[in-house]
Amino acid sequence: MEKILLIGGGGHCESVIDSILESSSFDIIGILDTPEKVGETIGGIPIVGVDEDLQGWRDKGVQNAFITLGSIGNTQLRQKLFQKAKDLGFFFPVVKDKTAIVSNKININEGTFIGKGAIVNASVKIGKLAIINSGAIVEHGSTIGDYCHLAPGATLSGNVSIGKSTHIGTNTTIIQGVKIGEDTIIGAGSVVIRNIGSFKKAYGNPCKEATNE
Ligand code: JB2
Repeated sequence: MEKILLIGGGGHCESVIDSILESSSFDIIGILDTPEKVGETIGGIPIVGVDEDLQGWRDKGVQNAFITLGSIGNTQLRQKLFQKAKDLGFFFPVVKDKTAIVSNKININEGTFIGKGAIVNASVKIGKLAIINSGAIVEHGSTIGDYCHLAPGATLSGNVSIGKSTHIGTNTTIIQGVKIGEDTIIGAGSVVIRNIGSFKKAYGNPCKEATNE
């Protein structure tokens, strides 16, 4: 079994570990986190070092890595850690929980996670390093940009488009054909029936852009 190194050892990491172990897809050799967390164990996997150790693990022949630090809104750290490991030659697989229902007719990119019970239907495009979290539904023809996070239970009807680094809050519903820009945050439980621009915060039913933030 190929070895994989995980980067970021919090709650999201625990979810990803569970998915990897249950599908026996990789041999997880350890987690990199901040110095004060070295020696702790997450989901049975030890935190073995810090980001500066990436080169050392690469030199030891570890080829795969996964960013297990999550995001709510700000994806900068995830992007930075990804680029650092990528520059050292690490390969980023897709991690898909065995309970996810995912069409074979999709296009999905490196480092993306699909969590428990998520459904992804035909002709969907998902960028790199996205998080399609537990129970999220992505209907046919939708496009999810790089670094996006669809939080648990988010539902995208057909042909929805989400720009890069955008966060769709828990249990948000987006009707068919809606376009949401990049680096935008949609608050939990929103019902999105019209397009929302880039670099916005928006929430509510019907979902509206916040004006004073
Ligand atoms: O520079 C870093 C760094 N900074 C913080 N490098 C590495 N390798 N790790 C870093 N961390 C670590 O990320 C923290 O020490 C901590 O262990 C972890 C973040 O854990 P936390 O549980 O706070 O959040 P998360 O990123 O696992 O999960 C967020 O995103 C998920 C998708 C949460 O908000 C969850 O609720 C959400 N489901």
